[in-house]
Amino acid sequence: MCRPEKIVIIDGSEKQKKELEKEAFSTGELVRLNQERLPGCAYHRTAPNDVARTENLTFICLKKKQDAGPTNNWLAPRVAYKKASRIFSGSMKGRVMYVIPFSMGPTGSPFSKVGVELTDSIYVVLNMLIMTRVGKKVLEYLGHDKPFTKCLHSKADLDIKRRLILHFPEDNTIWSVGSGYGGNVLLGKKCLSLRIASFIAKREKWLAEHMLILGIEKPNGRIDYIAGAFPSACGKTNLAMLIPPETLKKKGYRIWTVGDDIAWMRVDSDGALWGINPESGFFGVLPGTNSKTNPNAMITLQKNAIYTNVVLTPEKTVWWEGGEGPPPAKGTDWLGRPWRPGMRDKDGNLIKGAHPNSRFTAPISQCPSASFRAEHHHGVPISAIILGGRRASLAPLVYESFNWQHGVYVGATMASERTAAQYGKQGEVRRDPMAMLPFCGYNIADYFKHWLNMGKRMAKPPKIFFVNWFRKDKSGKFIWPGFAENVRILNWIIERSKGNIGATRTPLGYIPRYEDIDMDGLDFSKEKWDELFFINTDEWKKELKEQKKFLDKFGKRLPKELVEEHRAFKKRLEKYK
Ligand code: GTP
Ligand code: SPV
Ligand code: MN
Repeated sequence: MCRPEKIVIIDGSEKQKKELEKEAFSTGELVRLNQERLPGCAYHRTAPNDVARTENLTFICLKKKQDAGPTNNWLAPRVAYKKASRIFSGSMKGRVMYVIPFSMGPTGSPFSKVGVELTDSIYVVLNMLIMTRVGKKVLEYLGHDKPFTKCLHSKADLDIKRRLILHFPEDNTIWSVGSGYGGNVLLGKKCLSLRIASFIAKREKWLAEHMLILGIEKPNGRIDYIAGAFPSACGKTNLAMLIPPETLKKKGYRIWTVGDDIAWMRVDSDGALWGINPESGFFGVLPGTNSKTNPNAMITLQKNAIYTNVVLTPEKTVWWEGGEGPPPAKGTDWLGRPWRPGMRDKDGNLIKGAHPNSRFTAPISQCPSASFRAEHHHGVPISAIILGGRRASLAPLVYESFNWQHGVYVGATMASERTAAQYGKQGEVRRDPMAMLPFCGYNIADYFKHWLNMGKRMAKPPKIFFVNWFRKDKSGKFIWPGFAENVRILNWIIERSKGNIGATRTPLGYIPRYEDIDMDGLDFSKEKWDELFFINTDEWKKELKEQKKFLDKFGKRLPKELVEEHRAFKKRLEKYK
């Protein structure tokens, strides 16, 4: 169908990788960066209309429309295949088709899933080499009879009108055409590890989630693991790589990074929830990343990294807004235009040099906080689950749900302000259940049911918490300093999970007492703390109505447990003064 001129199988070798880089440097697909300052690094610009996931062009193609549910775009498989075939037809003429055998999760682990991606993009190949385990070992494991996800990608002509990201869960197949950007084309990531995997996970009774996994080490050396779901560009990478503030670091607190975007979790023979990160690299947001906000990320991306859609300097280094040090005197912006700091467009707005969703790709193994268990076939035991989002008002810094069922309600109704990670109006509040709205490969009401059932399968399910680092004061400033300081809250979450400390009961759930948080080294007053936890009952009553409106979309398919939870929440709010 694609009619490539040549087919090359990716074997995962360093030699082949070097050849592909050379080829991409010669055509301009990639720019070789300053090898003294950024060894092994390359630079890439996507097409101007191709800078974030295009959710409106992403489809779940199950046979029955109801099975995709009201929050997914749907096309009948037959129609979808036909529509895309027309675009794929001859799309690789004169190009090379690369065949990438890859494993999500350590190759051969009972947890892992294999995919094979066909693509006409060297950028995709080089990213996949970082993000997944690629090559001969995977082919050997696959043998002749094991199942794998069939992934087809072509840039075609990068025309947004001829762009489709199609998922066929019933066929274990993904077709992506007309894009060259991250989540649209690195098919092991959102497409396989979330949309297809969530469908498989329901059948096989496990969880595929848009979650980070981190370990928090206490002064006594014990490490507990937390999984956390925040919508895109809401702080997973930053939290996963956190370095505790000096005072806590001295006491012996430490964070270990298992993953920053995706978690696969299953109930083990001990009745506990265990998780792995199926990826082997980070595809992280750059703007705002510097050695103050995320020093571990800054070290991780110094070598063997791919930079996408940032400023290229004359010395062949890179820069982005909120990055390290002052901007270069001049450079080339993410659109490939000459750029100087302070430049304004015709409406007087500052022109950004880097796209707000510009990203780096780098191996997890280069991260100083990489967990020594990242390659462990068994994963890590999950002690707590946190859910979060961006809410400028309303949601407190943290609260603990009353039990698993209530936690699932909190997850099902959570909302966040839209970020640059997806097309659409920025800042608008949208429901994003479990941060999975764009990633659930089937009817999300059935996914809620699956979560409820998973709780019943565990002898001792992890406690579920909600966090909001983004509450603002009247002048529009974040109240909580966030970033490294968040470890103080993680610590409370672990203490609560172990049943070691008390808390204050509110209609939302349990909230921490000021005196239970280790504030050593942080000047944060009780007044500000109370502002962070103020529950505006009028606003929450409005929120309750919005939640109901959202849940009503699912009609009969909505699990009755969530209707119960809604009623109970309403009652608690009415009684609260
Ligand atoms: P995806 O890769 O899109 O799934 O996103 P992510 O959840 O990994 O987001 P990331 O960690 O890259 O954070 C994105 C933005 O949130 C950056 O601009 C950060 O500066 C900002 N951010 C992260 N943590 C905090 C925090 O604790 N407080 C505040 N105010 N901002 C934060
Ligand atoms: C996200 O948008 O949640 C990402 C980036 O992690 S992408 O892989 O492009 O979807
Ligand atoms: Mn993500």
